[in-house]
Amino acid sequence: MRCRTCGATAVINMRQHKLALCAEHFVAWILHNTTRAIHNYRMIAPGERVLVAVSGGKDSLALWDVLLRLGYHADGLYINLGIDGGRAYSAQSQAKAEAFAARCTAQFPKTRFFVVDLLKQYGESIPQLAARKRRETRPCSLCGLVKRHEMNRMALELGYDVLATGHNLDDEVATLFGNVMRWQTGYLVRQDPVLPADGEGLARKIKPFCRIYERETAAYALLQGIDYIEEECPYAKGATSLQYKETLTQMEHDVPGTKLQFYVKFLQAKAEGLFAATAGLPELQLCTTCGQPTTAEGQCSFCRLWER
Ligand code: Q46
Ligand code: ZN
Ligand code: ZN
Repeated sequence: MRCRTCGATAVINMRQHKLALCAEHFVAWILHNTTRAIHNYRMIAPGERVLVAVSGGKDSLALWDVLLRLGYHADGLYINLGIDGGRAYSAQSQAKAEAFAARCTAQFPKTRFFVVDLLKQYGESIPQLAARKRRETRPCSLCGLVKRHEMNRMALELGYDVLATGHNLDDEVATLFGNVMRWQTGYLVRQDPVLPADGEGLARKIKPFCRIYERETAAYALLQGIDYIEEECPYAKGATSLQYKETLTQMEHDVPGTKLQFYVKFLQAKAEGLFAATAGLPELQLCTTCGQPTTAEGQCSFCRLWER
């Protein structure tokens, strides 16, 4: 297989794009496609500061790398969830994120890296919080809530305009599939590459890799020598989203481009007004404790978590 651009030996063949590329041109292709997504979906305006939520995994570290290479002011945020799972999952992923942050700062000296440690900040890790709330087997909804709150809080406190996450096309398509399977119209309305800020001072949320396949972010990380944690969080095991990913990957294998079509056509349909009738989103008020927007009266669900 030869690179379409220069004819050298290709390192990747993207069947859905009928495109094989060598290492150099594949890296350039990733940079180009991320730029295109950022412009098309109006993710980052000139001069805006971006906070990248990094987990220590390939997608978020690759995204941080790409944004820095593209010249954006992008800093990193790692949230230590205190998850062990017998293999010190959080400690290991933090070490990977820290090592990568050191490399970023060496290359781009203005880059900053922040760590929030839940146990130190709130006195409980995700597993401890889940045990108190009797959700030991599936702490993911709690964890998602806590992560969203902490990302918002940090972006607000540190004055970032934009919060970027490393969700790739496979993640987005699995979420879309799940939302469609349950016809969760409220979630479908809000599933987007860009979510406007929920309130005064809060950051816009963006997913610049939303059209890039997981195997492509993995290839990018590999080619750039990014050392990431390969293991999944121990709680991810058996999650329905992983089953959806398997099913969708089988469909993609049979018909290349299935995932991309499913996602892109969904965004198109939404832009044309599908789901608009259901778009009556609940009104947001400000939490009386932390000031973040919430649909609940009084305290938000995050602040209620820590009330004993
Ligand atoms: S970190 Fe948290 Fe995930 Fe682990 S506990 Fe579930 S939500 S699986 S992305
Ligand atoms: Zn080439
Ligand atoms: Zn609150």
